[in-house]
Amino acid sequence: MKRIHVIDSHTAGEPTRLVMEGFPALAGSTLAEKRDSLRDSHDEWRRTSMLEPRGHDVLVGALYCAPESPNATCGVIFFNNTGYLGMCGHGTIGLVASLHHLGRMTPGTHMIDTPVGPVSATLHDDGAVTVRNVLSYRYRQQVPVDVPGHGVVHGDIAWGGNWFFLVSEHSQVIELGNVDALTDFTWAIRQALEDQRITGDDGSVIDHIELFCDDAKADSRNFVLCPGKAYDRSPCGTGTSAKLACLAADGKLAPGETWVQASICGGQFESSYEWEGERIRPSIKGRAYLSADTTLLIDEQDPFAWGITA
Ligand code: PYC
Repeated sequence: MKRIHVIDSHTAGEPTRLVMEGFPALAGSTLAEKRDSLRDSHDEWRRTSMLEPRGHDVLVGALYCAPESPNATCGVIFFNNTGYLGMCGHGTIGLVASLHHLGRMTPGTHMIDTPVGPVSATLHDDGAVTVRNVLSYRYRQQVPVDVPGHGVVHGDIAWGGNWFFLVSEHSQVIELGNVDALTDFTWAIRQALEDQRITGDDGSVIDHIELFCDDAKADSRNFVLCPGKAYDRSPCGTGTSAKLACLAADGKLAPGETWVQASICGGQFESSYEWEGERIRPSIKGRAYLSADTTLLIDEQDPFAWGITA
């Protein structure tokens, strides 16, 4: 029997499964090299902990790693039902809450290494967490994409630790009762972007699609389609960072000003940014709650030991 010690939490409804022990040792010294080692040589460990019957499509995994830089408290590699994420805002908030639960993190500010660079996280006395994310920026503004069945849709392409296509002009209703239509629409955008070879500035696939509308209790409400076709229950930390980059580029939000981003489920992140050269440094504040401290068991006799795959 193989065993994986995990701590489950959710941040504004979006789940994070922190893997503390049980995965194999990874090759490499940087978090990016370790992420590649996990992906290329040990991906079954992602699948067993993320996919049914032990996981589900909405779950985001966070592998606790040794730090890469001397001043960091730890490192982390994020993944989900379909592959690997660069950064994850809600997941970092979950990581900090979980490490606090384990007695491995005290209130204060901690550097955390990720495959796309270091971030910092401040655990406040009341349990809230502020993440200072990787530098974020808008790459292209109002890019047209021809979406079969929907016509031409315009969106900004921005980096917030993952690549996002951000659409404000659309005729969708961003409400929980409309999730199927929102998923169909955003998945069609994502496929059209790939078909028309519209990418991030490094040629990467744009694998997060974000829609916005007004919200009575926040500055905006979003719907974020994640790479594995699940939607983010939280306002999405990297998606909020991408949004801040667009607001900053448009001169619609001043540095230090607060932007409250709500999700389709009603959870909120409080955010702001500072300029660092041509890019912005986003801060995202939210809170995670623990839901399990448990051990996954993998029985080699189990035909679904390594997850149900297509
Ligand atoms: O909070 O950055 C985030 C995130 C990415 C995917 C799901 N959540």
